[in-house]
Amino acid sequence: MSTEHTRGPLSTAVAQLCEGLRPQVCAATAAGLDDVLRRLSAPLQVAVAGRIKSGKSTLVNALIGRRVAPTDVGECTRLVTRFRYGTVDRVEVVFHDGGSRAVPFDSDGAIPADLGIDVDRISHLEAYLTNAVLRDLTVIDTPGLGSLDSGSVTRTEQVLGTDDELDSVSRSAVVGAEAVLYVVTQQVRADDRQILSAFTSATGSRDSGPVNALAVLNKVDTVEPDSVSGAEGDPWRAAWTLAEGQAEVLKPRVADVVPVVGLLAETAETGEFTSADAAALHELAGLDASTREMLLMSADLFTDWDCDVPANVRSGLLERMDLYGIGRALEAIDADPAITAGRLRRLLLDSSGLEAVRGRLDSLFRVRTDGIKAAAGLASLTALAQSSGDDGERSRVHDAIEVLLTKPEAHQLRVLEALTLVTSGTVELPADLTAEVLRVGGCGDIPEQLGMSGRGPRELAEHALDRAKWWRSFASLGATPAQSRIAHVVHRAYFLIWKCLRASGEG
Ligand SMILES: Nc1nc2c(ncn2[C@@H]2O[C@H](COP(=O)(O)OP(=O)(O)O)[C@@H](O)[C@H]2O)c(=O)[nH]1
Ligand SMILES: [Mg+2]
Repeated sequence: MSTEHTRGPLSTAVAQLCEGLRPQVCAATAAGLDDVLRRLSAPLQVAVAGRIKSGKSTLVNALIGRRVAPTDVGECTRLVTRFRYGTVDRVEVVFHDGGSRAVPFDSDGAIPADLGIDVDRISHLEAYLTNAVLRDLTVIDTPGLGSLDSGSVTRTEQVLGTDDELDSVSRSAVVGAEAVLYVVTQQVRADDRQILSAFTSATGSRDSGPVNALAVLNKVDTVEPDSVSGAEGDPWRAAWTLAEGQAEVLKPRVADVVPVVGLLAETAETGEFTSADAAALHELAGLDASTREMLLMSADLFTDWDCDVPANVRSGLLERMDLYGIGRALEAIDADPAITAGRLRRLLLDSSGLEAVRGRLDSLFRVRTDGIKAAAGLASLTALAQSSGDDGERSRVHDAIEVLLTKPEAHQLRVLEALTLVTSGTVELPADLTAEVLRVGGCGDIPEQLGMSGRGPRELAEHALDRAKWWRSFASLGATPAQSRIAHVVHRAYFLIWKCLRASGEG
């Protein structure tokens, strides 16, 4: 039933390592190795995390392209749900005792908000969907941190790996996030940063960093543009300014903060926007100017003010688009009274900022899936070795990892490891060197990696060679052993860049 995923070269190397170790370890460790192997051939697992009501489930629906995760209220919003690819749509409740039970979707094709099962017995939900997006991305919806009930917090911490007391059964069953999409709203609180620093992936104690964490600033439509200087009344300008400020707070724990209107994205992408909605919007657009103005003043006035469009139709629109989306649609109808429902839906999608989020997910996670999965696999192996009571076994696993990491093919893995060590503060470097490590290990093109966009190839090559030399001498002179390990990786990264530039110069 599970979809076998093609492993990239790094994941393959880690898988081979697991297979090689398997006959040499005890049964418990072998079971752990099998778990790592299974995960290496599964799609990348991304957890959507953040405070309760920040719009996580809404965004999950938008990304999957189906309104399947319950939003707002209901007990299922308090559970962890893993959405993965399957050939038949189905949902399973998984219990703490390992048992499971299929539950039907509700009449709208969503997971029912209430299951009629004692929530305390439930470990999590597994939803298998035929949606193509899930072929190479497994999405985990979490109840949220900062919620009032401690059960939700515990369940979320289990996915994020912040709960050290987690028993191994639920660790292997639920936990499995290799990357995180962190949802924040206008106010980033001090403990958001703490929560992020506590994020460790699945099985091991891998910190989040620019390699495997991205943040979105959700509910851009509710940002008060006047509260942000320089925004000139434009919510998107305000949002980008806020997002930049939040990036300062959250970096380097996340690669980026991207603004989005999750609600509009969900409505546009899940077929929730119907031709009846379009017709109602056309009708609203045709109202006299003063009524229109009154309606758009506030959500209450929009539904309660007396006008020809029925109140229940208006509240439906409000629920799916909020005032901002309605305002944008009315403007579009003013500009082109013949605009079709399809074009209005497209406009909502464009106004939601979802494409930018998808683009960042692609450029950060998708292109690096192999490295992220392999690094998570290695972290799991390290954790397995640490939990083994057998010293001999522990050193066999560690030695095997060391051998793998010294192979030239594993360079990219070491880069990812270095980025994580530096951003988590495990290895301290002066700020300018930290910034350099992040840049050269980042996923930009070569000029970006060198911090020299727009320069010619000769200048780039010279710079790469200079820095390669500098890092090599840093590695053997002033550095601590831990710094030296990073420095060797950075040296090699520059050396490979230089080789690449030279080859293209000759070619
Ligand atoms: N105005 C507005 N409301 C949103 C947006 N995203 C989500 N919401 C609403 O926020 C509420 C909580 O959303 P939900 O996805 O359940 O949050 P979760 O608890 O983080 O999963 C719901 O009523 C959503 O409709 C948005 O971008 N704009
Ligand atoms: Mg939710």
